[in-house]
Amino acid sequence: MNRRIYILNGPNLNLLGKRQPEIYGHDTLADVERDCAALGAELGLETALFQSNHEGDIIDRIHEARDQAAGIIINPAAYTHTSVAILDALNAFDGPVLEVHISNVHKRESFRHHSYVSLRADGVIAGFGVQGYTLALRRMATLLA
Ligand code: CA2
Repeated sequence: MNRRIYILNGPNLNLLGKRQPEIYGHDTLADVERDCAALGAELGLETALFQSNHEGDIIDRIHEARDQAAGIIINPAAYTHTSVAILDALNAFDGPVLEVHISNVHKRESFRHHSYVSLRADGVIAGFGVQGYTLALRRMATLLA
């Protein structure tokens, strides 16, 4: 069975660790990639992390995941709150989908309280910092066991 997990990241997350550390912390996306790869090796999961500032690129990766990945961990960033297209793409993926937010979106502006992606997600983590990604990976291992 395919044990590859796609970890998809939306717009501006390439700036992680480089701006607004008071909200998003000091770790970079490269740190997240390294931590997830190391934990994945322990859990018997292969991780592949992608980031794009373009909605269509993220949708293309979700389509690719249909035959390349067993599960998706996604932080859609601002597209969380706007993108029916990403929701539709996720609805065409059969495996587990876990939604991650670094910040606690419920403690922030009201426009961040609604997520289209949550209509598909099998679980949501928010406000655990970048640790949310590895927590989601552990949950993914349980869901795929
Ligand atoms: O908390 C999260 O993970 C978010 O998905 C992050 C998004 C935001 O629009 C969501 O409401 C919640 C923003 C990502 C921008 O990331 C940056 C990181 C560092 C510096 C600037 C932006």
